[in-house]
Amino acid sequence: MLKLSKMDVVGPYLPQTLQPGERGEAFAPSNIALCKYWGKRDTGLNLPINASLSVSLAHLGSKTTITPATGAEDQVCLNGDLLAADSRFATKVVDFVDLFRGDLNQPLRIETHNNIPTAAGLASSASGFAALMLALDDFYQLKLEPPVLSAFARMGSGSASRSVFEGFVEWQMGHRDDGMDSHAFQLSARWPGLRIGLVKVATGEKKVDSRAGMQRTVESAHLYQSWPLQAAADLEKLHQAILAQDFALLGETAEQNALSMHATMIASWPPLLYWQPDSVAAMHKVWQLRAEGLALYFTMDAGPNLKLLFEAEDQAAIEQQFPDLEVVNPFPAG
Ligand code: 2P0
Repeated sequence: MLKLSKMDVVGPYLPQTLQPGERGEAFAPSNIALCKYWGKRDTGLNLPINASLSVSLAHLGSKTTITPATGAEDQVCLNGDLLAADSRFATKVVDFVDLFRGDLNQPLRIETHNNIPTAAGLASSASGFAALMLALDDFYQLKLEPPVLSAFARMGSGSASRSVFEGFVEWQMGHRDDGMDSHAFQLSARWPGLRIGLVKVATGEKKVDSRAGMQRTVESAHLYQSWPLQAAADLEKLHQAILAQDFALLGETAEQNALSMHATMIASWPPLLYWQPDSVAAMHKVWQLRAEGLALYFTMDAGPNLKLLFEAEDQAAIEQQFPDLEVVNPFPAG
C-alpha cells in the first residue's frame, strides 16, 4: 500500500485561502513519559507501536513566535540566535512550516525560546514542535481542534503530540493509515503533590538520537517483541495509580517501564546503552534510599540523565541527597 505523506494528511484540514495574521505565538510544555513511546509502525508520520502516558512540565518548555520575515528568506532563531538556513534545527522547522503555508510562500521569521534548564538534559523537540504547531494555528488562524493539533505536532516529533496538553496526558496509538486517530488527550485527574526532580548526569549531543535509536531497536532486538505487551500492561497500572493516587504503584510502574524500554535498547545490535557510570550510580542511590524507607523512584529517556519521581512531603529529604536537583511541580495551582 502506498504510504501517505504528511502533506496528504494536512491538506484536507487547511482552508482554501490562508489568512495569515500579523503574529502567531504559543507556549508548550516539555513532558516526561511514565509509560514510554518506543518504536514506530510508520516512520514517515511518526505513528507509534504502543500508546504512552506522560506528565507535562508546567512552565518548562518552548515559546514560539511567528511573524512575516522582513527579507525574501525564512529566518529561524533559537534562543535569540539566527540560525544558518542549512542547520539541522532550521531545516526541520522550515520543513514543518512548509506543510501549512500552502501556495502563499510567504517568508516567515520563526523564533523559539526554550526555558528548559540546559543542565537537565531534557529533549526540546517535544515542546518545540508542539509550540510551533500551536503558533502556526494562531498565525494562520486555522482554529484546529486539540486532537488535530496534537496529531499534526506528532508528525514533527512523536512526543510533541503529548506536549500540546498540560498535566497527565495519554497518546493513544490509533489505527488509521492517515494517523488522525493517533493523537494525545489530557486526563482529567490532577496530582498536586507529585514532584519531578531532574538529575544531571551528562549534557551534550548524544551519538544516537531517539529516532535512530528506536528504529534500530525495532529492527534488531528480538526482545522488542515483548515491549508492546509491557507498555499496555503499564498503561493500565498507571491509570489505576492515578485514579487511586497510589504513589508506590505510579513510581514502580514508571521505573519498571523505563528499565524495560532500556532493556530492549541494550538488546539491539549494535547495542544501544545510553547509561553512563554516573547514571548507574544514581540508580543505586535511589534503590538504597528506597530500601531506607524513602518513596523515591526514577525514570529515564534516551539519554544518561535520571528523572526522579517523589511527593512534595519528601522534597527536602531528597534535595539533601541530590543537591543539584531541579524540582518541577507539574500541577501548579491556578
Ligand atoms: C518518550 N522518547 O515517550 C520516549 C522515551 C525517548 C524515550 O519520545 O522520532 O523525539 O521525533 O518521533 O519524540 C523521544 O522520541 O522521536 C521520545 P521522534 P521523539 O518520551
